[in-house]
Amino acid sequence: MRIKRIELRHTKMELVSPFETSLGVELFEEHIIVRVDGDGVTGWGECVVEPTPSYSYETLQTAWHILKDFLIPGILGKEITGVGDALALNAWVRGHRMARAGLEAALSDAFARARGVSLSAFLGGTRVRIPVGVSVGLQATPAELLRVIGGYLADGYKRIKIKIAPGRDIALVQAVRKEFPDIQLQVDANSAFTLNDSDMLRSLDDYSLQLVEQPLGYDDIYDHSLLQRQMRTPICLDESIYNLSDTRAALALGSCRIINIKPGRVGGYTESIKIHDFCASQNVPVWHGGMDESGIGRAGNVALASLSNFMLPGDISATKRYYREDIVEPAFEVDADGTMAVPTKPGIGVDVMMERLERVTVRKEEFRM
Ligand code: OSB
Ligand code: MG
Repeated sequence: MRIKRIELRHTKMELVSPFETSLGVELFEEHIIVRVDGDGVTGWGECVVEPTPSYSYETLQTAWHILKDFLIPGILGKEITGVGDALALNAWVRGHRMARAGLEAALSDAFARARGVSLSAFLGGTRVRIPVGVSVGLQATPAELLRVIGGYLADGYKRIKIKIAPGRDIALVQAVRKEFPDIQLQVDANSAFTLNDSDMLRSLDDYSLQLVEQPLGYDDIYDHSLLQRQMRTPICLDESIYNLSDTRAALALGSCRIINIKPGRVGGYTESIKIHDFCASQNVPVWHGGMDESGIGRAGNVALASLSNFMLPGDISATKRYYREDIVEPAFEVDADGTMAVPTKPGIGVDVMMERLERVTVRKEEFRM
């Protein structure tokens, strides 16, 4: 396939409710939507960068620059036989994994469509439904948190993740456990603590949590190994896992017992599958994280999470948990049994609504061969 045209769009979509984590509060999601056009086929991908370098060092501006000046020129007009060719052409670019992942996602959609297979099948997925959970932001009061969680449980979610932050930690977990003694519950600190908080973190062991996500430094592997030795609850790493090599180091050191895979964070589907397969070989479960994607990114997440070792429910929630109106149809929905259907049509398996995409686009640039 010859890639004839690539388009980048900076999109801005309003969340149905503010999303607060230890990193701050978000009212909107701003990402980059990547469109590639090859021989009679179009592919869509979402680059999950944010405007600020808070979760990741990458930003909208750095990803735009890396895509425009290096990754897109690397493949535009070239004859490529598969996603692997595109990755090889750009393999010299170091880092900037979210930028890479957005382009790989669009190319994967294009090649899957060209072959007439779903993205799930294209990536090696085997399941037709996946278990999903919901990531609940920090709320104004514990009572409000309980009310919000109750609503999600009524929607069908079987696993709840709550965000914690210094001073808004153990008391929240206590309150949630008291009200909902039996739910699958996990917490995510987004790197807000240090080993000085070991006492509080150890006390999480009393609440039968499925896991504690990224309690310590965003780029740390070693301190997590010290903490995991002191805790029974499995630690799950998110921010500090960028690739297979980090995964191997973290598992060898005992820094975590579970890995959160986000294709954006690790540089795309190919690296995600390497991590997935390695963890499977070590009997380590993985689960699919989320970056509050639009339906384009969400469709890709659902496809990847259909691989067999995504054992725990993903942060892949129904469209209505994020956006009043998405840029794809049909909307993603969660069933009463806490699962979501994997699209079966070719490629990402959902249709991009061009008029809605146009409305949420704040900047657009196109590149032609
Ligand atoms: O740490 O998992 C995280 C969203 C943006 C950045 C980081 C994280 C998150 C979430 C939301 O927790 C997951 C989702 O539902 O998409
Ligand atoms: Mg996380």
